[in-house]
Amino acid sequence: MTYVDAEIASQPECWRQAAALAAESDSLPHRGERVAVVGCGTSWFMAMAYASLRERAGHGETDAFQASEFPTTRSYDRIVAITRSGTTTEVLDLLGAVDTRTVAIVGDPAAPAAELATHHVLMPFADERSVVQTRFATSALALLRAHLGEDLSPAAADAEVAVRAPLPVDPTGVEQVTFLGRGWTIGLAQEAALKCREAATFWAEAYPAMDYRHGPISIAAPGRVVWAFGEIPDGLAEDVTATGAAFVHCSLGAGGGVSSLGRWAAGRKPLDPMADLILAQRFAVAIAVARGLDPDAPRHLTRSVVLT
Ligand code: F1P
Repeated sequence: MTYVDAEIASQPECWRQAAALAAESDSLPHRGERVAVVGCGTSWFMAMAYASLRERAGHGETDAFQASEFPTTRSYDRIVAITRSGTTTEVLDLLGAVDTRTVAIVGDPAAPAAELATHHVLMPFADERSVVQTRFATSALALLRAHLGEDLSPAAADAEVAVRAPLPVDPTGVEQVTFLGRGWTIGLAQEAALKCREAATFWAEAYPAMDYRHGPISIAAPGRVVWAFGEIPDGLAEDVTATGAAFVHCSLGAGGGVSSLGRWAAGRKPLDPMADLILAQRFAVAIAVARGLDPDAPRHLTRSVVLT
């Protein structure tokens, strides 16, 4: 078993711990504040998801930026930095450069990000051995969802299913995958595609679902997959199916497992999109294994990008 397998499997419990931590944290954004959320790679995609959720929940304007692209011309009440390692150069540079109140959500409590930020939330229980991030990212988002007032118990229950359920697609028979999302699940779709690229050097793309028909659908073909998170636009399943590509949209099946029907059939219970991301993480690892790669040690990657 690889580290990433064990880390993926531990997500339900990590999300519960993260949700409990949210209740004790006063350093996360307060209602009404103008907030920027920053990160790099996976952490940036979690920032995108949280920004969309927070603004939609009516907690205040929330923007997400790749840490190196933070617009210093804008003013925010608080900057949230998500970083598993706490050593990523662009994140540290930003934390050191701004006067704003900052909160770093960090996996490694001894890392410099926790010291540089004015506040921190430490999540060592979700830190990871694998270079490829899985549970820290989703646990950081679980923390932030819980802090917005969401009950994470149903998501954790869905995660229990997702860590065990058969994969919705046979990883050995697929040439390419495009992940789609809407609102907060756009960040999850980006993260799912990044997992495939990182863990398995597998060709994967991601788009907002409504934008997919504005060009990217040209990639769809037999032997390729379009995997949508969350709600899907009307007619999209039919448009994808007409290309010959497989359309995947997971829901909870009648027997308590996952159903990967091309659309949510009447009466089927939606799967929490973070649990759907677990299926995509497992899919990426399965492709890596099928290709004879070590998903814990992806090529050209290190645990964090530290620039000299
Ligand atoms: C961010 C990150 C990872 C990526 C790679 C390099 O790390 O970009 O998302 O998978 O390992 O680092 P961090 O700032 O969250 O530690």
